[in-house]
Amino acid sequence: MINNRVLTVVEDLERTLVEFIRKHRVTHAEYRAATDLIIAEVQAGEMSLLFDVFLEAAATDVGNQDREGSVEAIEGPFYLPGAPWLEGPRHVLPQRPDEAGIPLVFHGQVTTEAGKPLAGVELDLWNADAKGLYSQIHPGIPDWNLRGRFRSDDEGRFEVRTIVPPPYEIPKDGPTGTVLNALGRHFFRPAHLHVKLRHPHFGERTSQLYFEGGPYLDSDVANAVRTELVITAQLVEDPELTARYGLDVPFVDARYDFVFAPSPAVSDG
Ligand code: MBD
Ligand code: FE
Repeated sequence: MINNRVLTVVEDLERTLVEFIRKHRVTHAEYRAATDLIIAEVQAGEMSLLFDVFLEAAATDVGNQDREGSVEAIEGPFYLPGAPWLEGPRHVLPQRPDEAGIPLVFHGQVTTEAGKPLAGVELDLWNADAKGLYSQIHPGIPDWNLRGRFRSDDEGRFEVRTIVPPPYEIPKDGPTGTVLNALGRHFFRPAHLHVKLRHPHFGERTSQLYFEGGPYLDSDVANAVRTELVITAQLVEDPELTARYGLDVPFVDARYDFVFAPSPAVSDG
C-alpha cells in the first residue's frame, strides 16, 4: 500500500538529490565513494554517527516546534535500550570501583505543564566516562557502565549519581572523522548527559543536558546545544553534604526540572 507521507518526502528527497548530483556534476567515482562511506560507517560500529552529527538536531527542532514542555535534544548514536534498573532512592549509575572523574549528582523534578508532579516517570540515563568513551560502544568498558534506569518518586523528584563527563570527541579515525577532517572542522561536542523520559500516557522524550561555562557550547560539531538545556553545576565540598551521598570527595551538583507535556496527538486527559 502506498504511504502518502513516504511518497511526499521520499520523492522530494529523490528530486533534491538528483538535482544536487547534476548541479555539482558529481561523478560516478564520487557517488560510489559516498555509498562506500555509509557502508564503512556501519561496519566501523559508528552506527548513525555521521547522520546524527550533520542532521539529527534539525529533526529534533521540528518536533520541538509542535510540542510544549521541555525541549528535546538529539539522541546521538550511542543509546542502548534495556539498561539496568537502579536501586533508590539515591540512584547510582553502574560504575567501576575506581571510576575516574568527579562525582556528579544530577537531580530535579518532573512535572506537567500545569506544575503537577509526575510520579513514576522512567528516566533512562547514559553518559561517557572520564575518557569520553561509552560502554558497549568503545572497547574495554564493563557492560552498562554509566547507563541505568529508575523512576521519579511520588513528588516527581529524581536523583542519580554519575561522574562529570568530559567534552566528547568524535572518533578521528572513522568514516565520520574522515568527513570532518576534509571539512576542516573540529571533532568536539560539549560535555553532556543523555536522558530519556518515559511515561505511559505522555510517551517518550529524549533530552540532553550541557554544563554552563564548558567548552564547545558555541561550537558543538553536532550543532545540537539549545540554551534551555544548559544547566548550572556547582562544586560541593562540604564534608557533611558529601557524606550524605556516601562520598569522601567533593562532587558536582546539577539540577534540571523536566516539564513533560503530552505529544500533540495525545490529550492531557
Ligand atoms: C555522542 O555522544 C553524541 O551524543 C552524538 C550526538 C554524537 C556522537 C557522540
Ligand atoms: Fe553523547
